[in-house]
Amino acid sequence: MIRFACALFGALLLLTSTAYGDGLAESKDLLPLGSYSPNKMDCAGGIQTDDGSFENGYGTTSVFFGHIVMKVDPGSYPAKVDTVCTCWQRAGTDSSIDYSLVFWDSDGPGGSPGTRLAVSETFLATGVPSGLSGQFYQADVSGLGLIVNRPFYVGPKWDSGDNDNFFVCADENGPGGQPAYFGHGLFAGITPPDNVLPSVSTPNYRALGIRAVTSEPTSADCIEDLENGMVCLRDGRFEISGTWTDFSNPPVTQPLIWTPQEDINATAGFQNNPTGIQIVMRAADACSVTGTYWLWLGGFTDAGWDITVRDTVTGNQRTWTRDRSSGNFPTTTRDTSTFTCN
Ligand SMILES: [Ca+2]
Ligand SMILES: [Ca+2]
Repeated sequence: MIRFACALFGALLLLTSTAYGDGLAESKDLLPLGSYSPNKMDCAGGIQTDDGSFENGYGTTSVFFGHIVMKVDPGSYPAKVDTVCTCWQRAGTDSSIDYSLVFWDSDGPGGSPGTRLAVSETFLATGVPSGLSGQFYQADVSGLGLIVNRPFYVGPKWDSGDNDNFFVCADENGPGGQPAYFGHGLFAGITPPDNVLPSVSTPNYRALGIRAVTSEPTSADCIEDLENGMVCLRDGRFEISGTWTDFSNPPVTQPLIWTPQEDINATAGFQNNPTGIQIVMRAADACSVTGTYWLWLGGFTDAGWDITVRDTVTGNQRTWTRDRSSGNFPTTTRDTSTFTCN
């Protein structure tokens, strides 16, 4: 007998006129639907927590959004996330669902979802079968350039008002071992999902039908290490590494400490003021204007610096250096030619 824990998230009262959306997840949702391969590509051989059979499905009655994630542990690090497979079921007549995948760091309270790492483009799953067995849908997310140094959470965010009666496959008798969290309503996928599974309505949760394939990053990938001078911008396309040279005698050179502000710019501070804004880098998309990315560099310090920007796609790179004893204040510079779009 088909049994869905379909009231998992429950109905939700509408939040009042608070603006929602942070400009990141929502703008990506507006991109064209991504490539999709529903032909039984189920990430088998990747990281799998389920036992291969599903005894239930979890969904939401929210008229806004649903979001459900499971923790994924690649085992060795750093790990680049290449592919995510999601098992969908349905109970209604609508058989196609569009969704994005949201990735969270496991840096929330007690190892729960904390910092949002990335949001994929929107994928469309068609021909979702009715019933509990469900079907996996494979999504190529390698373009996100997501490289992790510890376990992360991933799962779909979907418009549950538009897509009624869809469920993520749930394994309720396998070995399990990884926690899952869900969120629902206007902020699902924007704020960390904070309702842990198993819950009162899902007491038999063992695993979700969410699998991932990861790989070892290559030397071409940008591997972020914010405290040691390395930051990745634009989904890992631009690697920015840098040092600063202080005022002591003899001078001491140390890595910059980066703070990404959004995916297109980052500020750098020094060891004595890590979150201060001494240097700003910005990678602006001017592909439709000049066929290049514009790399901006601004400085608010008398210290010296040595900053290299590398395009991990084209291999183009450029280094900016500043002599600490130049006697001139930094001038904001913009490179409009080095970093070609293709
Ligand atoms: Ca099972
Ligand atoms: Ca639909």
